[in-house]
Amino acid sequence: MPLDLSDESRYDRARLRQWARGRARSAGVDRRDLLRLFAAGAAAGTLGLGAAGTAEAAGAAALPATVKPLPPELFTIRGTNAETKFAALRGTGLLTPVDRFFVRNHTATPRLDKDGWRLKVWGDALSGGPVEFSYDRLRALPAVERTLFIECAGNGRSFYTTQQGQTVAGTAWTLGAIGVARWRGARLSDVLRLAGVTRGAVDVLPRGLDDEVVTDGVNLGRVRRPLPASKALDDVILAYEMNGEPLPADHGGPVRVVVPDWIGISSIKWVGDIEVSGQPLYTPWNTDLYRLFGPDQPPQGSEPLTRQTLKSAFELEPGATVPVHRTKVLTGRSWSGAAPVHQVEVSTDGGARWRRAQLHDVPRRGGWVRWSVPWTPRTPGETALLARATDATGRTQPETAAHNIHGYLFDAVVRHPVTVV
Ligand SMILES: Nc1nc2c(c(=O)[nH]1)N[C@H]1C(S)=C(S)[C@@H](COP(=O)(O)O)O[C@H]1N2
Ligand SMILES: [Mo]
Repeated sequence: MPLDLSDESRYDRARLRQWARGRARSAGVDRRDLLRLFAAGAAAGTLGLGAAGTAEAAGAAALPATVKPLPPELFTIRGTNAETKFAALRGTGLLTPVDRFFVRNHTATPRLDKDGWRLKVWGDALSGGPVEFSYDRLRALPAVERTLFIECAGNGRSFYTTQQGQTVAGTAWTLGAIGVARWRGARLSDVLRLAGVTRGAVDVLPRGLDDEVVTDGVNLGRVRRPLPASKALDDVILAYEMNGEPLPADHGGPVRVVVPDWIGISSIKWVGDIEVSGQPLYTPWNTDLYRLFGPDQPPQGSEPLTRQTLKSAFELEPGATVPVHRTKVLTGRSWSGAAPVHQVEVSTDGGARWRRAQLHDVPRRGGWVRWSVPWTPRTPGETALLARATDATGRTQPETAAHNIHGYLFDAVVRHPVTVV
């Protein structure tokens, strides 16, 4: 009986079961290598692809290899990645300017020429052979434009340690591994249909043209993570413009995938080919990475992560000094992968009392809302500012986030330290 893979969670459970039974094909990585990584990780109390194998853990060897400059007033460098400083967003509009949009590179930004670029769509769930798209052919298709965030699954990871005292592996992001841009491109569904996608399609696997990722001596191949066909045929964009300009190299130019609401790894940059498969596909990025592992999770880990969670951030330096008896307008942003954020509350006394912030944007799916609240501090000393968002599903940011060893999906209210002087 064919599986009904139209529902995301049912699809993921089915895929996990097949993976466990060894029935699914591993796309490009020797399954024995992955199992070896699993085994090594289990022994070490973490997975083989944790901090030990990543560039940031290697320290000096990791330099961000980007094309755009990364000035210290706009970015914090973390290994091969650059985190946006939220304070640098104060006074900017709804869209994150490219000069301060975070960069998450597994290796380095490749320099690709749009005229030589091709997208090859291939696989056993197409009615015919591979179909190639040039940049011009893609641009000639009907265009869609949407304002959407891209946010790393590990955004906020460092707060598992600093607020919750827990050990997690991976880049120690604070809250700046997110940006919101206006993306323009072709619909992935149009491209798949032109390529002859059949009803038997189960997984769609876009792959980047950046270098292969080597970790702990294992070559994981190029960055790639399968999308369920149902999502790929729904609202995914093949973007060639960001904020009205040709897509910059660091953000995947000439063409990247943009997957609304889902964790950043789904949005493959520098896409070069897309496999359309009639059976579930497995890569490191949907097996031992980007799933939840930990004491509160099933032994084989959670389902592969899809939607982003709920977060809020102040547009203020951590540890900022604020003059006593003077009114300061606190500003920030809140977002959710589940539904528009329609309420934000702020506490200026460490969480004892809460006030509603004023929202400055109409809450919309896939984006964020800017907000503000005036504050006149009355007593000098150290305090913590807190912001908590509620989205249209009724979910409010909790006090504690559910621990997982990779530190994904941190959603708890963050305590932002300030000193009143
Ligand atoms: N080809 C490729 N795509 C990629 C990555 C990468 O390293 N290579 N990083 C992913 C991750 S983990 C994230 S969070 C986003 C970051 O997008 P940005 O660098 O444009 O902010 O891109 C995703 N797409
Ligand atoms: Mo990410």
